[in-house]
Parts: sequence; structure tokens; C-alpha cells
Amino acid sequence: VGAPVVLLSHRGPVSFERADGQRRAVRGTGGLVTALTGIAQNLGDAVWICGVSTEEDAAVAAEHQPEGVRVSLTAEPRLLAGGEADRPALTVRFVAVDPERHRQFYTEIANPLLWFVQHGLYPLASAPVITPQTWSAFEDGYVAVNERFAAVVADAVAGRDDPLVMLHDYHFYLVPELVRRRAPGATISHFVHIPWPEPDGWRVLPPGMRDRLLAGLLGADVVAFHTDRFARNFLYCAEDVLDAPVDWARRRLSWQGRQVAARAYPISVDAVGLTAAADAPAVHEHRAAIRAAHLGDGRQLIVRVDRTDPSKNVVRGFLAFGELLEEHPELQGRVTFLASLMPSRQDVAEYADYLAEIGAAATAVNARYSRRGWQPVDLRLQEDRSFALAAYAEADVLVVNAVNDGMNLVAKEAVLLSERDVVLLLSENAGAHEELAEPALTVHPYDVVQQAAAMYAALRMPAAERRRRRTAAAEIVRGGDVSRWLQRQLDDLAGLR
Ligand code: GDG
Repeated sequence: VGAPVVLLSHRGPVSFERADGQRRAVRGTGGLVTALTGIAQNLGDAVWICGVSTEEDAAVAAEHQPEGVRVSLTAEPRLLAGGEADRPALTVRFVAVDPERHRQFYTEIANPLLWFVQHGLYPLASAPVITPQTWSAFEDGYVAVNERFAAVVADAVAGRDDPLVMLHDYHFYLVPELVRRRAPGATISHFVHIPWPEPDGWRVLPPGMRDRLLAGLLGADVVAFHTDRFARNFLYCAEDVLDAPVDWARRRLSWQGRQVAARAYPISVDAVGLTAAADAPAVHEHRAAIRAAHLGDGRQLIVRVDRTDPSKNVVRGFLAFGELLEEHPELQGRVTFLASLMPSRQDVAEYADYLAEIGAAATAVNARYSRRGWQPVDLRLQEDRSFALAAYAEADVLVVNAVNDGMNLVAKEAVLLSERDVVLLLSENAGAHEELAEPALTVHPYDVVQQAAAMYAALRMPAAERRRRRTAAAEIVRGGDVSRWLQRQLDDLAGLR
């Protein structure tokens, strides 16, 4: 890498638990952490700053203030004893914040407000309603938590020559500007992992939020996205909302005498690590169970793997499947929809409500079409990555019909691990669509008739065409492996420095 790197993300690469009096390290979950952990060996002696997510993290943090803990990041992460070396290893600095401020920051502003605005999820006739409570959550929660993390980042870069600061996601839009003030010599990138809306979408936030959040981000040298569309939207917002002059050909703008670039770096998966993970005994056991339950005698399997996030569009996926069974009764008893869904952010009301809607939609399809020996929807609410990998391997069709999605790593993982030449149904609003449109079947997120037609076309597609599309998609994913995702950013940042 050549430069000292300081990373910041809300969730860290590891988390600690205590069982039977023993402290145990577990790998962090989620798309970003999965991606960054896979390339930790490329990061040299990086410091990764993150929030505390368990009581045991807080205990670890308190014992190792302020220098952080050394963690080995092999498949089974563990704490390194003083002086012990291992590769890949990182220093992790947990930041504990006041629980009430964290609640306001996380469950009122970051999720749902910013997430919903950026994914275009609000029904604007009724939501959002910005109340005095929202404003205090913004000031006392989001702003205060950003200031706290920015102080830790500034402390971590203090005394380092030419540090490289890589900030991540919608939790920390104010951090770039705060770090720039305290460490003017740092080169700062901020990666936004979720969509960036057009100005009308961003204007759903009142000026006191939208202007400050944008100005905060413009403290970075590079604001990075998964797609060029999101990068353009971001520049357009800065031009529209802050009157910043944009150089469209170079994808950058002038702000307070500096240049700020908006660039696209599509994230990907660690193909080698993923293929190895898919060969674990637990995955093979799940595969055998899935085959026994749903395959054989020419039966087919539609799969989806998601967090139960409203942006993922699970309910419309079940509506489309119902439509398919109605239009093509010959498929009844012949095709099953297996959905492995990880309950997510259940402390946020909108997410708890959406999980209930998912259950109701699956139950409605099952109530209408089940017959002896066959239930159309097999809904698994679980966190089980081995099961997810097994489902990818056995799927005939993978449904990614997201309302909006920054990238969607599930689509990329499935085409790599498929053993039945899966046909990918891919929303035109998923970031992955910029790369995978050709080998996938494009679906429109709101049109359940079209989604049902795409399911039918996928189930009936000749084997040779399925193979051609699946192979082409896997080639694209392998060609843009996640180590290249990081390397392209590091090269560009080196150029800026
Ligand atoms: C955000 C953006 C962007 C699946 N089941 C389990 C499990 N998974 C893993 C998958 C995959 C990851 O979770 C999900 O990644 P996605 O990219 O599909 O979606 P988000 O979580 O919404 O990620 C997204 C991403 O950040 C990266 O920038 O692509 O657009 O929304 O890797 O395999 N992991 C565990 N248990 C499971 O049951 N631990």
C-alpha cells in the first residue's frame, strides 16, 4: 500500500462474545465487512475504527484504550497477544458512544431516514414527517456521533506522514470535513455503499440536513460509489443544492478552493475465498437437504437470499411468484420458492413492519396454492451463511428484484457458486445491473406481471442458453474481483497525493 491506512465503518471486521467464561472473536457480517475482510491482507498495518456492537466489544475496547487491539483476520479471527505476529492482521479500535445518542444516530437518522431517502422508499404523501424528535436525533445523535468518530480518526492519523483515510457509508457523512479540519495533510476518500438519488430525491431532507450532509462529504478528496449513475447523481445534487461548479467530463467539482472527485468503483466478492467457503461440510449438508426437499423428478427451485430490508423488495417477489402459479398452473407442484432471509434492524419500526409483511405475503401464496406434499414458498428467517451458499449452488433461478440497491453482492456470489446454471433475475435498479445486465434477465422492481414473466422465461430457458449466460456472468464477476476494487481506489488516491 505504501501509506498508513485508517479505515472507518460502523460495523467492524470482528466482534467479541463471551460464552462459558471465554472470550471469542467472530467475523462481522454484512456486505461491506465481508468484502473488506477478504482483502485485509492488502492493507498493510491498517487501523480499522468501528462501533461497538456487543457488550464484550465494549469490554475489549475499555481494556485496550486508546491503542486498539491486534486481531488476526484468518477464517477464524482471534485476538493477538502482545508481540505476536500473524498475516493478515489489523489493529481494531472500537468506539463506544453513549447508548441514547447511538440510538438516535442509528435507529432514527441513519436507518431509516438516510437509508429510506437514498433508496427512494418513502411514500411521500405520508412519510417522512420531520418532527422536533427527528431534529434532536439529528443534532444530539447523528452530528454528535460523527464528531466522536471523527475525533478518533483524527487521533489515529496524528503523527503519521501522508495518511490515507478511507471512510465508509451513510453513518458518517460529516466525518470527512471534520477530519480535514484536524488533519489537513490527510488524503480522504469516502465510499458510499448505497444508491445516491437525484436532487429531487435528496431534497426530501430539509435544508438544515441535506446541505450539511453534502458539505460534510465534500471534505473528502474522492467520494466513491458502486456505479457511475450514483456518482453523477451526487455531482448533480452538489450543483443543485450547494451551487458547486461541476466539471462533468472529469466527474469532479470545486468546493472551497479544492477539487472533489466522484468516482465509481464497483465492489465485488473474494472469488477464491468464497469458493473455498462453499466447499465446507455444513454447506454440503444443506445442499443435500435442499435437494431432498425441493428437487428431483424435474422439479425446479427459485431462490432468494437477503436481509429483510424493505429495499430488497421481498413482498413483490412473492406476489410475482403467486402470479406465475396463477398464469401457469402446470408449474404448481413443480417449482418451489426458497427464501433465506436474515432479519435485519428489528429495532427500527419500519423494518419490523416489513418483516411482518413478508410473513403475510408468503403465507398468502402458501394458503392459496399448497397441496399435499408441496408448499410453494419455503420461507427461512435465519442467519446462516452456509445455508445461503448452499441455496446458491442448488438454485435454478435467483431473484434480485430490489427497489434500489447500491450493488447487491448476492447476485455476484450466486453466479459464481451455481452448480445448476442459475438464471439471474436482476433489478434494473441494483448497482450490479451496470455490469451484469447482458447475462441476466432484467426485472422491473414494481411490475409483478413482468417479474412473473421473467421467472417463467428463466424456468423454461434451454440448458445451453442458461450455461452461456451463467458462464458469462461468472467471468465478469471473476474479472472484477474485490482485490481489484480496492487496488483501483488505492491507485487513484496515490495519484491524488
Ligand atoms: C450493502 C448494500 C452493497 C447472506 N445471508 C447471510 C449472509 N449473507 C451475506 C451475503 C452477502 C451479504 O450478506 C449481503 O450483501 P448485499 O450486497 O447483497 O446486501 P447488503 O447487506 O444490503 O449490503 C449493497 C453492499 O453493502 C456492499 O457494498 O452491495 O448494495 O446495500 O455477502 O452472502 N451473511 C451471514 N449470514 C447469512 O445468513 N453472516
